Amino acid sequence: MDANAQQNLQPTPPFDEKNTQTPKIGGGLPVIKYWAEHTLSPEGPKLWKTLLHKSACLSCSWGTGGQKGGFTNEFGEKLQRCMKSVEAISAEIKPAIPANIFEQHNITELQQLTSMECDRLGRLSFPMILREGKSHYERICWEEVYEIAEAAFRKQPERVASYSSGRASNEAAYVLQLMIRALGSNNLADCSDLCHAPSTTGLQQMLGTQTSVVSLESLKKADCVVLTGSNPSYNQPRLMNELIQLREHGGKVIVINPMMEIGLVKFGSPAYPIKSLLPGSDISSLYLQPIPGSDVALFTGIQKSLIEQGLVATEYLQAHTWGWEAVLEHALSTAWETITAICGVSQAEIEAAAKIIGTSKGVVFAWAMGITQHTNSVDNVYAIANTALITGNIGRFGAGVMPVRGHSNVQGFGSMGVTVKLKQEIQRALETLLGRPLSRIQGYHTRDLIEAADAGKVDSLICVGGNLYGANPDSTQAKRALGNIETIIYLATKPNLGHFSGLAKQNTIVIPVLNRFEQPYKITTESGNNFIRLSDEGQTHLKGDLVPEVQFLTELAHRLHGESPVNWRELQNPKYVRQLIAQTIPGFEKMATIDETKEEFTIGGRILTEPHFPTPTGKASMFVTPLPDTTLPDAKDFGVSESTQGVVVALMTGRSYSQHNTVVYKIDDQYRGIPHRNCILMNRADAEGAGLQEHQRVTVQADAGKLENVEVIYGSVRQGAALMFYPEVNAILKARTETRSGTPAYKRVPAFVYLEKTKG
Ligand SMILES: Nc1nc2c(c(=O)[nH]1)N[C@H]1C(S)=C(S)[C@@H](COP(=O)(O)OP(=O)(O)OC[C@H]3O[C@@H](n4cnc5c(=O)[nH]c(N)nc54)[C@H](O)[C@@H]3O)O[C@H]1N2
Ligand SMILES: Nc1nc2c(c(=O)[nH]1)N[C@H]1C(S)=C(S)[C@@H](COP(=O)(O)OP(=O)(O)OC[C@H]3O[C@@H](n4cnc5c(=O)[nH]c(N)nc54)[C@H](O)[C@@H]3O)O[C@H]1N2
Ligand code: SF4
Ligand SMILES: [Mo]
Repeated sequence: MDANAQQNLQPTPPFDEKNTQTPKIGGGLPVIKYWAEHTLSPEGPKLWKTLLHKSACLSCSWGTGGQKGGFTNEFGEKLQRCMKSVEAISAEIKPAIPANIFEQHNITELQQLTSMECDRLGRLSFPMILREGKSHYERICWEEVYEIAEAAFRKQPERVASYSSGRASNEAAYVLQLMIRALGSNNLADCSDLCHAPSTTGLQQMLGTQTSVVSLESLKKADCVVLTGSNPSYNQPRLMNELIQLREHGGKVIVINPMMEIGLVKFGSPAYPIKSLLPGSDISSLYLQPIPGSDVALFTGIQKSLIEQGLVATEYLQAHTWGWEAVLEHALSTAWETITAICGVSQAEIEAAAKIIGTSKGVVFAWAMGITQHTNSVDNVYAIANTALITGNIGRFGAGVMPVRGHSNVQGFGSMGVTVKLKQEIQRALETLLGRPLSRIQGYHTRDLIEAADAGKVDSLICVGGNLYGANPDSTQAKRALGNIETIIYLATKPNLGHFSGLAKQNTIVIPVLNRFEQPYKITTESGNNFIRLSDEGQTHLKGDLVPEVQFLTELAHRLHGESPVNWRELQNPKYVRQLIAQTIPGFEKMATIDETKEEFTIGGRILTEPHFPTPTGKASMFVTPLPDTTLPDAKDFGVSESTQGVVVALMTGRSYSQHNTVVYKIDDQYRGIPHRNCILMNRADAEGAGLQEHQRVTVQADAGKLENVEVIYGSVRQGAALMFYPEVNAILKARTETRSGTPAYKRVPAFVYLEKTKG
């Protein structure tokens, strides 16, 4: 057994033993404390009103709420609303930002604000503009907004673009893409390019579908879940309820994650106040801690062991798949020493995982950013889906592949055609609607958009939500690239780093929009489980000058396109957009009548309960996955003097407990024992091996720069790996992008952690 594998024996303590400060279970009492603090505070009544409003939860893609009521899931189960949902609502019901803030503070001052300070300014409530050469954002009237926007989007089609983030509705997404495509542009960058694009790409090639093939109902029938590179105890807390129930019914949960997340070991769920909340429920049956970026090797090992243990579903492979022989051959011919050396997990542990997978009745393979944010992320997806197919686990009720999506409506944006890889059937339907062919020029995904802007090839950009500046790697490049664009229009509910640092060359306009529960019309969203929710009309507490996204987009489209090919102004009522969606997007036929029936539904054709795949041959394709190289550069490659005391690590960048993507709600991360944002979570042995100590201040150097005065915190991350938080860390890492999906490798950033020599 190699050295990497040896230090990873089961059971590993779920926390640093010497650290007595951090909670010993995920969830638990702090969640109740948070609920109590917020729902009993002065904002309590407004919070409750929103929680009980019939609208889909704002926060994550697991999805809850809608017509069944705020606390009920699609299965009819109650108490299915988590604290993250309260966190998101609480941010949205804040008062408006006082108008004089922007008169009193110039842009240089606003650029000094942290993410949390930006968000805490309050809600945006009037349109404003920062003009070229001016130092302050100023209020602007709607007529001038539309004049500038119209002129900006009358440029050459290849030089205009949009970026979006999955919080807005399906209807806004549909109108956005129709407007941009009607201009002759395919530049529809989206946050999913930074997120699950590898899942979409990989699953399309293998299975002919792009999303989870598992419904909530189907998940409930599984007796094993393999959770790889996903931390639902932070990011989709309600998924934890499913894992708790599965364990109680005798099922198994295999967690694969370089970081031992306390909530994936034991989680106290408020949905089960007596049996779970205080004692915590067991989550992982087996916890494997691979080297970041090595999951292909680990899954190849699992496949090898399945073959060796005689647990391959050969008849299924023969009947329903292509390419299986080469995949099995690749696994068989790869030596165990190679596998364990690359992934740092022992053969015995891999064999234990294979045995559980191969002997379970129905396995659901779930994953998130730990799989998709790598230079070989599509291979990661292939490797997982190959393993699922080898064991006959796709195309059956109670089994399948389930990417755990991000934003609450990110999947809906893709379904509505906000993508640079438009499905052919949607393309044809849109061409019929527009009465002419769509442009055949390949559109910019998010990374291409930044590169194109950096090269001066973009004139105008509209951002429907999100924080393009903060979400991208290499903040210096992102700022420079956006600064080359003449006009940027941001549609947003709250100010963020991007509105102050992602400035256009001539005009930066910020449009205040209503959020999901404030819309004057009904709107729909799609969860990661392919469930369409209908949100009722609502009201805003704000007195200002806010617009629904659909209204702004249809008005702009009207000015650009007149009445062609549709009456855009009529579409201001999303009810009419739903007719177009039903007409042009396969699987969405029920949208045509949802206003009358109020029937929320699972999208047709998405859940695979038979091993018949939506591919031309009806079979799934399997692909051989090359093994990744997980060696790290030497200290000297970082351009630091050779005598410098330090250690090279594979830095994973991601979310703290209290943030939503680039928006930070609280500076600490209590479950990981991290007191503030400028910390690096390290393995004790790595730090001490390099002569460092906990709480010492170090410099972290990656390929785009360094962060100084970073506090070392010890935690249960495997040796050789470390963890830091985005968006701050994006200042120091460059875009190493996966070529097939365009997604940046945020989860394996080679970094040097060292003590800066004292000057003098
Ligand atoms: N509260 C809250 N909810 C959210 C979000 C939020 O910011 N806050 N964001 C939303 C969005 S857009 C998304 S995409 C999701 C993100 O949800 P997640 O994907 O769960 O979030 P991350 O923190 O990016 O990373 C998940 C895990 O990947 C592990 N990991 C890192 N590298 C590797 C690796 O190489 N291999 C393996 N196996 N694991 C690895 C990390 O240790 C971490 O536990 O959550 C959504 N929901
Ligand atoms: N280093 C590193 N970088 C990463 C990641 C990582 O793990 N590590 N993760 C990546 C991932 S998975 C993602 S998805 C991206 C996230 O990238 P984005 O989606 O671009 O960023 P968010 O921070 O989610 O955007 C938050 C902003 O959206 C706006 N907003 C909120 N609600 C609404 C609404 O209803 N309508 C409108 N119009 N605006 C609204 C608010 O202004 C808020 O400030 O970041 C990526 N970047
Ligand atoms: S799990 Fe996600 S969708 Fe469900 S209540 Fe929590 S944040 Fe909302
Ligand atoms: Mo995401």
